[in-house]
Amino acid sequence: SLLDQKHTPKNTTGRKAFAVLLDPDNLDEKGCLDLIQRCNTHAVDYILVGGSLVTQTNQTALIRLIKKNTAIPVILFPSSTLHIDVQADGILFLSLISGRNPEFLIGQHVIAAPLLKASKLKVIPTGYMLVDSGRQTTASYMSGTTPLPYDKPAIAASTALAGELLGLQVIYLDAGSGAQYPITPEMIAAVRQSINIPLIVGGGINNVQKAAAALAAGADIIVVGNHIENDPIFIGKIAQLVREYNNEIAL
Ligand code: 1GP
Repeated sequence: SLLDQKHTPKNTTGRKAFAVLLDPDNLDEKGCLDLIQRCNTHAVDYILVGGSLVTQTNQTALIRLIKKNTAIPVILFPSSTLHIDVQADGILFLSLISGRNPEFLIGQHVIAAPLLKASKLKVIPTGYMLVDSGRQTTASYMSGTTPLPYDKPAIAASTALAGELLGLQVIYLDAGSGAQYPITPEMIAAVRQSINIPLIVGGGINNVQKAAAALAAGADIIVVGNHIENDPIFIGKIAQLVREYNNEIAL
């Protein structure tokens, strides 16, 4: 589990997981409640909360609503220290290792560290890698970083390996929300082979085929955000895909 401290190499060949990303900017209470209920029905593994640019002031209320209506772990996916919320269960403590902007490699972390230590949040040290997806994403613009070229799996593999060797416990390969193209299976496979820690993959997964390709290439956890906002039924479809995948592994 992401909330379990013992990330061993074994985790990576084990069970696949499905995380739903809820972006406070794109959700009202009613829409959020509907999505939470679907997450419950389909036993989604994690609910991530965050976005690259939060313009609304509803994140606190939204997390309160989520926590009230589900037992699924709620994990913050913050774009800055402003989005730390102690109501959540955990936080992806993201170091943007695809970029060369010290603010997102270590700067925000120094500001956040005392707050995190004083909180009960489970801190998950995460190597966050933005990958070019055909058009500039909010995440790449807001972070002032150049994303990894989508067709350079070797750079991605070395970057992820450096992250692991630095002690990061999870790698998150992200094409960015609403990405035109998801991360290629070639890149996912190259990263998977280079590391022993769990691999999260997200960005632009808007059909079952893309999700299946990411899982087959070696993603341990797939994240879907954008598409479920327009098509909530998609939660059930991806949950079923992940379940089938896990049943096969168990056989
Ligand atoms: C974005 O990986 C997440 O940071 C999810 O992307 O919104 O495109 O599903 P989507």
